[in-house]
Amino acid sequence: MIYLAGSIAIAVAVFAYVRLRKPKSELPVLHVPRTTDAEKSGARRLLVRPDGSEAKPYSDVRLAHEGGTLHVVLYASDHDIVTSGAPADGPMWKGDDFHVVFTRGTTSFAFDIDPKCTITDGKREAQGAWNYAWQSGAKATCDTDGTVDEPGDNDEEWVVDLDIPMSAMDLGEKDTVDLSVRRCDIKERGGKPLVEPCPQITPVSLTFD
Ligand SMILES: [Ca+2]
Ligand SMILES: [Ca+2]
Repeated sequence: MIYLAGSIAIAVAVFAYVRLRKPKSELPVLHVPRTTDAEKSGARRLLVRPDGSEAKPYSDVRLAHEGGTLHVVLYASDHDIVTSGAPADGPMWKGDDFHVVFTRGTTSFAFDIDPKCTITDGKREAQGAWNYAWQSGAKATCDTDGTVDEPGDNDEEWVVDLDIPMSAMDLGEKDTVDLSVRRCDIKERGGKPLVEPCPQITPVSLTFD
């Protein structure tokens, strides 16, 4: 009887250990605060070079959530702001572009946003092809210092305020989701990025406060 009780206790302990050990993500956790003001009070991550040093030109991302909306602020310092000229769901990456990817399990959701707030959103399973017919319902407002698509003058920066309905990603406040953000700085439409690989954040796993 004692032997049986001991075996059960060990089995329970192993089960609990395995449950605790089963990570939702291997990535560092980033707590996303509950507020609508992501710019002032959001969780911030810098985009960096492969060695971890701050990217030049500077870029960052700030995150907050409130009422089922994920607020994402993307900041880009940029000497010459260039767009792809493509319509929504087109190849934004032919111009200056933020590439934001959320991953839950095997499903990923991508948002490419240009300095004029044109959004290409797509969804894919594992490493399959992106389905750009997927619509997130995300809305964005943009602010640029300088002139877009006018070479020769000295632009300064562009900022995107992106609001994503969390339900579009089947994401609740108790869930976690992995995030990666990359920004490519382009000198001329269709040209190569000025810096390769394009700076990005160290990927994180988001939890919602
Ligand atoms: Ca640029
Ligand atoms: Ca789409």
